[in-house]
Amino acid sequence: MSVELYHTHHSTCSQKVRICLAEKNMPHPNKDWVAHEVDLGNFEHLTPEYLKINPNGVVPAFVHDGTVIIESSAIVEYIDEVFPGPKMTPQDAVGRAKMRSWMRYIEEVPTVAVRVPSFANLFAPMRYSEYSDKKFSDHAERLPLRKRFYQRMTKEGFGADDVNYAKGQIRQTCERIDQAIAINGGPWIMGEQFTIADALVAPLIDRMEDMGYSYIWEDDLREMGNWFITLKQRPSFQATFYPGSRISDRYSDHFRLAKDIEAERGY
Ligand SMILES: N[C@@H](CCC(=O)N[C@@H](CS)C(=O)NCC(=O)O)C(=O)O
Repeated sequence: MSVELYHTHHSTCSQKVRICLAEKNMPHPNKDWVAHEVDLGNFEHLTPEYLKINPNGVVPAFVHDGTVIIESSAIVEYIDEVFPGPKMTPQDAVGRAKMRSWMRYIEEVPTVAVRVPSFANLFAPMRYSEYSDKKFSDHAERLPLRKRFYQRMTKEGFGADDVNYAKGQIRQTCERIDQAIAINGGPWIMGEQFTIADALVAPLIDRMEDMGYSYIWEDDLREMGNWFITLKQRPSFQATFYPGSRISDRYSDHFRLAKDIEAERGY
């Protein structure tokens, strides 16, 4: 049996899959699964070789016995179905439908939102500020999925409107987690069972905390705050967030906390 993951240490979408592999007792890269590190900073995700594996030009990509599976949500459902270990999907149809509603919401709202401050505060200034307009627009043209995202962003990154909207989306996500746990008694989003919903949203909240945005939830969302504390103690979470897997650590030379950036930019 061969299990391979094309991933990037600090990529939230890769972390979603690493958490699920760890839940299935496969926590160790290059021991339990073959790790292919894709360097996003060097645009390895856009090479012809990688595009043959994932034509969307994004990480992760999962390869099981030679079969390629892309899209983190599809990958984690596959992992849960195929590998032994604790089930991360409810047994009953209603539970499965509710978990999948969470999965769609996580893809549509917080996954998209987290990209905005990530690019505004770090990736755009670090990677593109020295680019000419032409070089930046040529780069955007190369992207199979994200041309529009990059064109809207510009090489300067996003402005206050987009960042504030994204923060509102994250606040909504945190409120929904808080309410779900208040209703079902926790400790997880679906209740007693740790599910794919927890695994998919965890890296997004972790990224927001890493960037210095935990003020969005920490003053008043007690259930959600406790969920996050409990999550961070889980072995699968600790296996996923090894040194170098957070942007504050990976890019410590360029990284700046949200409060400093917001003070400087006046929002
Ligand atoms: N829907 C895809 C999205 C994957 C994705 O956006 N990956 C990011 C890293 S988290 C990426 O590869 N970005 C490349 C880029 O920004 O150019 C999935 O969930 O697998």
